[in-house]
Amino acid sequence: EATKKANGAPKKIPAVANPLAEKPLDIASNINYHAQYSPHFSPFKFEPEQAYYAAAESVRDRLVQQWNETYLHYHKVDPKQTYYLSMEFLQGRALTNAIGNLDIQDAYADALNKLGHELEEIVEQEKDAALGNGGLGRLASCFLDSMATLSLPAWGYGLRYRYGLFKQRITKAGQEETAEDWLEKFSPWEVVRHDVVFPVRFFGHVEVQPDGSRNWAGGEVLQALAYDVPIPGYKTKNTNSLRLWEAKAISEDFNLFQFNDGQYEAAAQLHSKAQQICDVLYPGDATENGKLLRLKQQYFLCSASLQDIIFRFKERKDGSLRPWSEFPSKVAVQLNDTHPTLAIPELMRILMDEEGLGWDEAWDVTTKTIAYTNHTVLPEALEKWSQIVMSKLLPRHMEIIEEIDKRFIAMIQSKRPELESKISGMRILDHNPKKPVVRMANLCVVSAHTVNGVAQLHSDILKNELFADYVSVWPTKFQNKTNGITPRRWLRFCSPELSQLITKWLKTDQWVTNLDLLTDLRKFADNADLHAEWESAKMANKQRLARYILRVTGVSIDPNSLFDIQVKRIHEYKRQLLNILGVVYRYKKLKEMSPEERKNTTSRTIMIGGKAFATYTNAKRIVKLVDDVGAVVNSDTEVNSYLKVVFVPNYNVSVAEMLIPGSELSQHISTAGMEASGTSNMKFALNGCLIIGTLDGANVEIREEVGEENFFLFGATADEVPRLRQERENGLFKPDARFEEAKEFIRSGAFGSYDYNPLLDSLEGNSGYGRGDYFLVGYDFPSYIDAQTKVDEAYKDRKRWTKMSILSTAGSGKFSSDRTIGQYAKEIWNIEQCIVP
Ligand code: 4GP
Repeated sequence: EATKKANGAPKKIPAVANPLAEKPLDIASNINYHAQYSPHFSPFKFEPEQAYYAAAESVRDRLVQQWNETYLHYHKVDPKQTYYLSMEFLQGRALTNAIGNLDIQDAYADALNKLGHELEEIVEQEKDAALGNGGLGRLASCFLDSMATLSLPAWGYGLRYRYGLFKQRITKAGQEETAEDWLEKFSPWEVVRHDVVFPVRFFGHVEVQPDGSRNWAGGEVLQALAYDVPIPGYKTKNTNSLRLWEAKAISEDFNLFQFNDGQYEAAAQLHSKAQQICDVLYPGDATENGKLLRLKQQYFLCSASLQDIIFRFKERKDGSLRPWSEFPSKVAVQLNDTHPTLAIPELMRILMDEEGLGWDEAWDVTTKTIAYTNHTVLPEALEKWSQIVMSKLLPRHMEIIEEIDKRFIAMIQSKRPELESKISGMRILDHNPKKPVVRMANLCVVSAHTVNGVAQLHSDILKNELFADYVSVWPTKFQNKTNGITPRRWLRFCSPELSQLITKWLKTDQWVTNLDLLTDLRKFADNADLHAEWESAKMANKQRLARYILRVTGVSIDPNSLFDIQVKRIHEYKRQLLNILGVVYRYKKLKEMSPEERKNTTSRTIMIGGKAFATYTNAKRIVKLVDDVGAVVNSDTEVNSYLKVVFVPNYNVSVAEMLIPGSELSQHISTAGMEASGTSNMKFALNGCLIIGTLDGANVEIREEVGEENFFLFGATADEVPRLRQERENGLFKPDARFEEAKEFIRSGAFGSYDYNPLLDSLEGNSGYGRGDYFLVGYDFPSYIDAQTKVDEAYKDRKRWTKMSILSTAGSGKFSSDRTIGQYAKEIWNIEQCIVP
């Protein structure tokens, strides 16, 4: 019974807060307690927003208890621990995940009900923590969930950006970006640790001591302050930490004299410099200033995290000295791509300059501690930092990098003289006189004990192409760790209907932590009862999605049509352009049909979503094109019951949680060899959504697992791509008439007056990256259209489609991040479970 009074203040619930309350009434009193005694709003308000903050704080109480116990337990047992360093964590919302992992979802729903609120509405109040761009950031967050669920001692380290990934609005002009202010009010999920503060230096110079040792001094010194976010595991007490650093100036650096003299900006100069570091995720790096800021961010993360790791290494042995050779048996550091590469020279610096180790000893410790994951082979994403900037900002690190480079060359020359001609490409420093740079990926490969790719095909490309020259030097250094996704967020919580019926048919909910159990669904793939339940669960999700689309775009879509989705960052290699050209072609054909013919087609709703990097012009043109095509098609009454096209704005984690459960077909159509893995493909497949895709990244493995007959394959393979590009350059490509027709239709102005020629021109000509159809849209177009025709046919046969959908879920067990993290733990980190009793 609702106890909310007219003025919104909850009544009758005793204000007794028991942080470990189990029963709805006690939980309600706990929420009520927070509404009253942890006030953030005026006392007379208890609207959904206030209820959200109070509920979140009451959940946090419980987490804090487990969290402290976890910390103390790890301290006592002193296990080897992993630290996952990442410039990005795309956490999304936390409330549903927390109460789900703690298994108190129903009790919270009841408790909120007693306070006059609906859980569903309350969780919508939370802002996404979008401290990442895309795949690599979301992967890091899935990994955190699995580490905790597997009761592994493993923490994440990142930065506490004030503004996360921008908010996207779609207007007549296309994409517009505004700041994503996730901390506008505050986040109830973070705890500031005022006692965890480390100094971080920039600039300055290197001093040589009389004994020859070197020491970095001068420059600017800022402070890194820790904010911890609890990471609960599913049905385990283990609650790990995501530690996010914030930059602060030292108080004494506030110049009171200057301030009183009216020089306000000068007085607070260091304060504002400190603030800039954590202001935004991935600041634009087109300018020199932008580059410097990005490098500062990277170093800030690495330095603070390593100081903290070393502090803990010492602390766990009660401060008494233990040999440094023990460090790699207590600490594993994983670099999430090259962004935290500076952890390598930073660990060397601390060990040598602060702890007094010699080079060899420090190198031994460093290389046994650090491992590196590569997430992309795109040349523009392989980081290279100017040696000049690096020497200025981090003079001591530059010396150390030079020494690593020198020793690497000497090693190759003495041990592998036959590789002499390869050295210039393998070494870390590129002394190109125009632009001398440090090649971060090379630094990682030379220094890390293990290098891994994120899907089998990608790992093979690393070994055979990108890092091929190193393989003969270190044959065992390279591994594959196929990505995974957490089944908690990506099925159990985002699709309760489907989850319930899976549990019912498998007669267990153990699949939530042992996803391989899903294979048992295969036994019922033809069962008519399961089919009926499956279709009704999918339909419920489609209806929910349709309501969402109507709310955010104003477009009404038909839940009986085929829901076809492509969501990911907008990038030419991901080929949203191929998708929309296919849509244009479909539209044109529908227009040419008679009304009778149309009735035989499969009605489709095509949804495309994703953010384009603010300065990536072609990506923004693609967004505009999708939106323009949608405007024309959706208002064309002749065909709009057969085709709708929607650009879904502001794609993020919580939008994904809405879209994926309601999907039936999803597109993973990158140029083969270019998508390292993809992880949304796994989320869609797990939710019984079929894939139309190329043989790229993890698609290859998904197809193996779900069965070829349940995957709509098309396109060139990775090993054909170089030859096809070459043929194109030689003027040998003969475009399919359908491809020409689609482009011509857009050029004719059918979708408005915006000038799409530059975009379409990128598909013409013979040469150049980003021109001459480098991404092979034209080559793959005909097989793509043919595969889409097969989709249309398959969808007409409901029984067949539902069976394929069930088999897709049944075959997704491999793609649990629990499996991935289990492999990292065993094969790279050498860490074990440390279960909190
Ligand atoms: C992404 C890759 O593009 C994607 O294929 C992969 O699934 C994901 O990493 C996780 O491994 N890369 C990035 C990036 O997000 O910033 O390079």
